[in-house]
Amino acid sequence: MTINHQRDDAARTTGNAMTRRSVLAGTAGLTLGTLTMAGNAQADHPRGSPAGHSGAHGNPARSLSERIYPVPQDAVADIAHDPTAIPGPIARREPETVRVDLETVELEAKLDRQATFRYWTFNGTVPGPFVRVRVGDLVEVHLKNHPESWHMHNIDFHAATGPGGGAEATNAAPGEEKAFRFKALNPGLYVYHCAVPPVAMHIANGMYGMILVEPEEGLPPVDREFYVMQGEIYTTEAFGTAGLLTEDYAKLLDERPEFFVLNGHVGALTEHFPLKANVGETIRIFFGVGGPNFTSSFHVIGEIFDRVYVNGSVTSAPQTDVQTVVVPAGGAVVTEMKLEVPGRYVLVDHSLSRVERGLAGWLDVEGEENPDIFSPIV
Ligand SMILES: [Cu+2]
Repeated sequence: MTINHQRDDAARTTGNAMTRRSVLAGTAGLTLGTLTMAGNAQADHPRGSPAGHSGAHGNPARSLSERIYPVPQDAVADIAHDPTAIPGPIARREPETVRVDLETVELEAKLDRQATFRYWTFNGTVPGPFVRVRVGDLVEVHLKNHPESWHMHNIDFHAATGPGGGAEATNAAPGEEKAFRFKALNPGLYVYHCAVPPVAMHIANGMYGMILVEPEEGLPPVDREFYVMQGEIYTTEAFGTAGLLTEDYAKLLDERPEFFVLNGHVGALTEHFPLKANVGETIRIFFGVGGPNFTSSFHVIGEIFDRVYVNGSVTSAPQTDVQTVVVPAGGAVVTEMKLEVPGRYVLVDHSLSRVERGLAGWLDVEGEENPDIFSPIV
């Protein structure tokens, strides 16, 4: 069995893929292709690169006026990972070898309405692709570092048992490809991330994702599953500044981020990819913290988690009826809830100052009103 996310994504956007590639091929800077695909490209790869790549950071200093006037966001690449773009439950009941193809890509992309940032990514999205295997599977990881990268990258799978989780085995300079395999011994939801020093910087710039190792019997069926990850971004410029923002190593060491985000950028899970579901459905959220530094108090405003697999442990009995769950940096949680009342619910870190620095996600629930459970008194 092969998990080839590039191929999956290409298939998902077959109708536009050729057009987009032709546009990319003939464009030196940020691409019209990215503009037209931004809304539905999902985990499309590699977001405006390599063509968008070279143009985007050709002059890192940029002109002063680009810091004063808003950048034209429509023409900017977007690294947000669609929370619904994840592989479905594994039906087979025998272990297999699963191939996972990853490419590390650095690209300038939208950070919020008026700013961009040079992200470092797995497969052009933040978080990187959601990998799904079954306990006992042999996971064969192929990591390719894009030739236009400026930095070395690798990958550390928390689901792997072995030195560095694969980090040393996958140290790849720009243009190199490395591989290793590990046996998925422990079921659960695990974070993966780049572990090239300074590790915190590689993570802060976007290099994290998750792998689900399903238990032998799988997880209980639900109507919808979502993939959400929290991270911090450290820029020299203050939150709200326009233009191409600069990563700030001193603030990173002091743990003073300017931005907190879900799925990569401000607005990724609100205006861009709101979670959508219907009354009567049970949903599951795979939630993780890339960090690199901040623990999340994960909460959904207006809802209660019916079941919480604390710390991503799917072999322990879930906690029931939980308002807020603590998720450490480099940790994860699986939450489930049944939706009874229509409306907009909001995913937050209940350290709510972080909402003012960009962190929020919408869960829009459609369906019949349920006045027995909730109704305004007029
Ligand atoms: Cu890296």
